Amino acid sequence: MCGIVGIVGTRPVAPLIVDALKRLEYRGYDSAGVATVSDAGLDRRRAEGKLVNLEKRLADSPLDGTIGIGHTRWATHGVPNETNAHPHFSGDVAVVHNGIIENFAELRDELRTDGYDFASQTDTEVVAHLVSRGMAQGLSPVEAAHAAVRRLEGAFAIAIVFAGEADLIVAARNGPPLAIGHGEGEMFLGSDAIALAPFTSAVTYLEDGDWAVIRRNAFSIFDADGNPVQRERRQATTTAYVVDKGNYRHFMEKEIFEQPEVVSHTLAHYLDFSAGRVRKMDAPFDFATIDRLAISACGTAYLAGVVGKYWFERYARLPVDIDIASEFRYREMPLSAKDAAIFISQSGETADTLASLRYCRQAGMKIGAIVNVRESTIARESDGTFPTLAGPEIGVASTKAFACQLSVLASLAVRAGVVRGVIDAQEEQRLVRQLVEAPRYVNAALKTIDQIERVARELSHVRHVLYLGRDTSYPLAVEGALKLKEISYIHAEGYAAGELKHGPIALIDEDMPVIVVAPHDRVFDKTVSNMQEVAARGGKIILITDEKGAEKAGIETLETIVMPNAPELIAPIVLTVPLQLLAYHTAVLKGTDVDQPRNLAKSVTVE
Ligand code: HGA
Repeated sequence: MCGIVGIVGTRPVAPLIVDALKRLEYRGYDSAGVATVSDAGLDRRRAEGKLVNLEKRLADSPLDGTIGIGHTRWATHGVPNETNAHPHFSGDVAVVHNGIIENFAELRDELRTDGYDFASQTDTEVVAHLVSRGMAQGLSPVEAAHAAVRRLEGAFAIAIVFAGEADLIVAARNGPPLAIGHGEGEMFLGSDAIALAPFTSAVTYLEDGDWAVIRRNAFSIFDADGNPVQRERRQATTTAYVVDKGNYRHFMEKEIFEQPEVVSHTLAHYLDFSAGRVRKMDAPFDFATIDRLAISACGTAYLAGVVGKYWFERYARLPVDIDIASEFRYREMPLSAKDAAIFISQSGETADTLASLRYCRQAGMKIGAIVNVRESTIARESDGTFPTLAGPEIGVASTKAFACQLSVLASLAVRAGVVRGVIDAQEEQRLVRQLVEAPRYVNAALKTIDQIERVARELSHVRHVLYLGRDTSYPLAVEGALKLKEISYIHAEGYAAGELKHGPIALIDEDMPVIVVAPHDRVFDKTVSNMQEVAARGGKIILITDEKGAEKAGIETLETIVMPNAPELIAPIVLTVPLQLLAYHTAVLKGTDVDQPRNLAKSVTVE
């Protein structure tokens, strides 16, 4: 999603802003721009496409000024071109914005009637004109900005600078995050702490409805009514991580290979390895007393939630409703204050998930969050957080965060089983011992790389792929298909293997590779029958299984990718690896932009 950067500094800021924007590149974007304030007034450079295009513009025609704002745009309103790129100008005002102004059409009509011309197709431009009109009516820049923000409906993070004001940025937040970074005689603003990492690790997050007046040596934060408010100064944890590809070609590759380590860090947070117990946690609710659990998330995190549903129901006999967050609020599910909800989001900022969280809160439910960014909005608005310790995930297609979400969900399911009296101490020890082994198995799964590259060569020539799985391998099949779609742009669908005969079997012919995820588990024989149905129709099967499954399958496959025999509980964490590697290598062979696939964004802060 869009990234925002602002600096009130003491040195020329344009190159610093571009550097900070580079750290937000991982969120996905399609154009970028910078505006600065200098003695000559406001000026900007914008470019379609990657930041390197903006850098070329700036090299040809540098910007002066020790104060400025910058933006990476992921278009919601208007095509991704230079004209629609932010910052948007009106008179003495320059604005960058993340989010959607839902009442923009009404505001645009009003502003047009007042004689304001619109240069872009964006919703953002109304903000620039509103502020500019306020100033033309005699308001000070700060008053005009505040008055404008009060007119806006929807989700937004905004930064504004003004010609003739070399020591002032006004920022506002209602939805997407904004952090103020504290410097020495300098002040920073960014969409997240990663953007500000080279400048400072001391940050203050604006809360929803807040707006701020930021100057070199001080800042003030106000609530929506204009009352001054204090917000906590925090030490951002993300700064400690070097956001760097190391020896890998892409962040995604690096993140796939980090999984043994981050899964182990995450599990260590929840498990007492030596006692063979799940740690007593400071849970936001008591698994023993709830009758139902609602889980909601989007994309890959949603699929982690589906695996979680199988686990909570199997190991804790706890019924789970699982919903895609963008649907959850609209299906009018009866909610009870006696029940609890868990929301899963890597960034902790996913707008649909956050909206579902607030919906459950209104129903009086207790809320837990599985997030990777502990300072995020979803973390802060929950009654308790279950962190994933994946470190910053930069590749847009989620990999290590998914493996860590699964690790958390498995640990919680075992804990829930213990406190609900479903799992006795011996069974707890057995399951914890299995979980402890997960990093070792994930490491072994990474060794299948040569075989996977061979399969990827096949896939790189096809247009459609079907993924099948049963039980916990069903959500994995959907996740495998999602990963392939996201980064290689090959059409792929994930189905429950048993559903094949109810429709998708019509698609099977010799041009349709069918990837079957089937470890030797309780449903293996049933999945083998489904593979027979595919084979009988000439479909090419790529089987992802374990050693036992490879021995027992007895079916001709195009390729059988053999994983170690992992225990049932951790098999989904292990089997995720070949699916990620397959998507990754197919995308590399196709030459796509693996870390920033077209049209996609990380940290999806619009609904
Ligand atoms: N609506 C604005 C900003 C889009 C955005 O925030 N994306 O994350 C636009 O389309 O320019």
